[in-house]
Amino acid sequence: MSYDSAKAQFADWGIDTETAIERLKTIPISMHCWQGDDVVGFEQKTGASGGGIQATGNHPGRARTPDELRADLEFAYSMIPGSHRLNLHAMYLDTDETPDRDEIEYKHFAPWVDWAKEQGLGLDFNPTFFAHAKADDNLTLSHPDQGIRDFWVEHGQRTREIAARMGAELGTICVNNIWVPDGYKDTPVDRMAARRRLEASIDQMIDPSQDRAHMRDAVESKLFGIGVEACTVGSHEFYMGYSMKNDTVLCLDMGHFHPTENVADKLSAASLFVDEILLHVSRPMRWDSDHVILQSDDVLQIAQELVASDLLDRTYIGLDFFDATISRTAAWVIGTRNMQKALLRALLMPLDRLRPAEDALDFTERFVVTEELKDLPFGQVWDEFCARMSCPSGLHLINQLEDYQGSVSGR
Ligand code: RNT
Ligand code: ZN
Repeated sequence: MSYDSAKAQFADWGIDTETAIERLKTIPISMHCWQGDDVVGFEQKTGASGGGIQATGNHPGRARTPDELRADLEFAYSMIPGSHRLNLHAMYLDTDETPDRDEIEYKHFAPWVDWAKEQGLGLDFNPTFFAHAKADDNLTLSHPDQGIRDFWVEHGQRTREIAARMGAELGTICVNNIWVPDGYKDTPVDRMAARRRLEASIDQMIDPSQDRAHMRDAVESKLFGIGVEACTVGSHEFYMGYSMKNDTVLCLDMGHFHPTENVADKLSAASLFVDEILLHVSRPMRWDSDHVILQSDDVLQIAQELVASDLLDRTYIGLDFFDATISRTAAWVIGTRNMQKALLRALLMPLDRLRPAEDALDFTERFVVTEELKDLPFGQVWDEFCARMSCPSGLHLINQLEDYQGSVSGR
């Protein structure tokens, strides 16, 4: 079947595939650097990532240097239609110097910015509050020791300055996302004290108030992590309140809630009270396992909410998964394309028909239409989008993914 007949079929349902394709072209996805090297980073040290984050697997080809990571990224972006962003963590500095976390400066990341300019990519940034001796207790910004808190506040302040400069250099807003591993393995007696310390530290870290021209502060909650099963200091309620009170972006990671909670449902509710949301689109399997995202119902529902609730212009779409049992570049490419496919499907919904049905309480119509819709030739529209953006799909994509993996497997 050709694109033209697919287009006609969608048109029968009152859906304009051209409008959907044009809209999809404008939606950037922030691809996370850490899928490329199993969350190891480029600080000249050895050790596990810590903080309850777990990449498993030993597939050949892990990027060991910034140059290898950039080469992998260039390949991945060439397989992903559209222009996108890179989400960098502070532990991915590119320098011969060995600054501690409280000593990092813009110059340590300047090669990334030069490269991003050359590639036409935007950058997002993250302070790294894990994989460090001063985070070994799984307490950082909420640590009872003032000296440790000060160290991490300094780190966070520096990342904000670096993020603001990145945003200014690239002419796009750089989101600086704060996630700390802080929590307790067993039931604490003074949750309140820990939360007061976390609040005070973040207040200090994001003061003076943010430079909204070039960067945003985001805060990311979590339910639990390995080693902090009893209490996570930065819980959802904590950061939902924090972001509302302090006008920061709220980050929702799909792996950071009870497994049966629907993160898509949170978007409209949270958006009434915070201006902007950052998503970490992920696939928790039984726990926050960070599997590569699929075209699964929960991802489709997120995309539908972004479209139907008109949230695309105030949501930053980031990805957060890492799988070291498969080709890391293939994971990036398929995961990112899956997010785009979900968005395309959402953009191809006949909302003009579904909304009135729902308002008229005609749930049968809503049910029948949404199910029948699944049989429309979506794949043809996706292929057309890829072709227009000079990206392969189907078997051509698979061949290129395999060839590239073959070329790096000797690392
Ligand atoms: C951890 C959080 C966080 C990290 C990255 C590496 O549970 O999801 O976003 O995955 O910062
Ligand atoms: Zn996350």
